[in-house]
Amino acid sequence: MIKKNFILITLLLITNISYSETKIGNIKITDAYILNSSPNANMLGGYFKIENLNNTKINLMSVECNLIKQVQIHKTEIENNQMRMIKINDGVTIGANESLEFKHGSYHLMLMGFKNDINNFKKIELLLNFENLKAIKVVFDIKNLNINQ
Ligand SMILES: [Cu+2]
Repeated sequence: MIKKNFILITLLLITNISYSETKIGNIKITDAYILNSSPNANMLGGYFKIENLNNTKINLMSVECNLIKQVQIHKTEIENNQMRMIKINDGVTIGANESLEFKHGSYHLMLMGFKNDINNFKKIELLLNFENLKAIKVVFDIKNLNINQ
């Protein structure tokens, strides 16, 4: 009985850690979430904060997920008073001991084409590919934005 409780608590702790924070080596990722803006959306934004605790810069090259046809890295920019999203093809650099927030109006992930109904998921795992570094699995929390309710 005591052993059983101990295992349960351990599992809860592990789940909690992977949910809110992922730290692999000197790279820390926090507050990773996908905004489910409408039940029928076929394009959703993904957001997170990445901290580079290395003494050298790192390059996030691409992001992938086996449940999604395509994940692009975008940046929102204002040009001629118009907001537009630019697809980043050559990666995003996070300087040595710097952090970068993927957020509204800035860098973000664009998730396009869902192989399964995203509404059935509370969280999904995305794979972050870096230049010359091992890829990092990050659990993204799916937050529902109930516009029409
Ligand atoms: Cu976008």
